[in-house]
Amino acid sequence: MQLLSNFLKHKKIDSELIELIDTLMLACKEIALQLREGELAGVLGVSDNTNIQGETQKKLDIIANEVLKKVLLDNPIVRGVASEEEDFPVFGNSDGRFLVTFDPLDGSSNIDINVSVGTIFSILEVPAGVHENSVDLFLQPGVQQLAAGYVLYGPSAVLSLTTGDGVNMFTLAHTGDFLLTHEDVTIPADTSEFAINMSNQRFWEPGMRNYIDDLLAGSEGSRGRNFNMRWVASMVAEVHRILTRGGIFTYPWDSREPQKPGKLRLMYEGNPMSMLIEQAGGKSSTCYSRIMEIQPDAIHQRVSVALGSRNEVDTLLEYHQANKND
Ligand code: P6P
Repeated sequence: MQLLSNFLKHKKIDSELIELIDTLMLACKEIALQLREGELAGVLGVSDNTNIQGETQKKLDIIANEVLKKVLLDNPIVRGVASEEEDFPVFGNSDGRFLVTFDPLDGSSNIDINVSVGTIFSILEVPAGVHENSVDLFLQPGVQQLAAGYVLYGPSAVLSLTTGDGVNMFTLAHTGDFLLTHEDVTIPADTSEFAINMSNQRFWEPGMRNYIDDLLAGSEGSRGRNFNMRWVASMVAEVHRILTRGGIFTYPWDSREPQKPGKLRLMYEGNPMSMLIEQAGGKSSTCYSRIMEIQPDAIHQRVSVALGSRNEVDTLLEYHQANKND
C-alpha cells in the first residue's frame, strides 16, 4: 500500500503543497485520536460558547479548531486560515504562500451519538503580490482551489483528496500513516439514492418539491423506478457515500430564511466538496448555477447545494428550470 506523500510525489505534486497536506494530516490524526477516546477523554458534550453561525460549539469543535489552527499557522508556508469556528481569518507568516479554509468538525451534532463526523478543507494560493492581510485574500471562487478534501472519522478514518487530477482515498493505518486504498474514484452517472432532510419539505421551492415528490412516487410515478433515501446529517458522510457508490445530496434554499441562499457554507463546505465531486465525474450546483464559479463576497457566506451523480443532478436542474418558467 502506497503512503500518501509517496503517492503525491509520484504524481509530481508541488513539494510545498505536499508539505501542507502532510501538515493538515498531522492535525487530523490528532483529531481522530481525540474522537476515538470520546467519553474517556472527557471531550464529548457542549461548550459554553456559540460560534458566528449561531451554533452552540461542541467541546470537540473547539479542540479540532485549535489543533488545526496551531498546526497550520506553525508552518511558515501558510499565510492564513479561515475556519467555520472563527469569526475572522487568522494570519501567520506574512510570506506564506497558502491559504486554508476548513470546517474543523462537520456534522458535530452527531458526536455525542457516536455517528461519523469529518474535517473538510480547501487550499487556495495567496494572489501574487498581495501583501496586505485581509479577508479579501480568501474570497476566491472554487475554481481557484489548488486542492480540497476531507477526513471522515467513521469506523475507519479516511482521507478523500483531490489536487485537481482526480480523487484518491487514503485510510489511516494503526501506524499513523495514510495509505492509498482507492485510486481514481469515479461517481456513477446515474443513481437511485437521494439524501435530503425531508422535515424541511414545506419550506422548499416548487422545483425541489416536485422533484422529491417524483422520487417518492417510485415506480408508480413519472420516474418509473424506486428510489432509496439516506440522511446522516453529516455532509462528509453523505459525500463519502456518493463518491463510493453514487447518489445525490441536496440542502436547498428554503423559505425559513429567504435572504440566505442556503444552510451550508460556500468556502469550507460547498467549494471543497464541489471540487471532489466534479473531479470524480459528478456535478455540483446551487440548483441554478455551478457552485465553483460563485465569486464569494463573505468568508461565511452560505450556498444551496445539490451534488452527486451527474445525470441525476441534471434531472433536478430540469425540475427547477421548468418551475422558473412557470
Ligand atoms: P440538518 C452539519 O451541521 C451540516 O452542516 C452538514 O454536515 C449536514 O449535511 C447538515 O448540516 C445537516 O443539517 O438540518 O439536517 O441538521
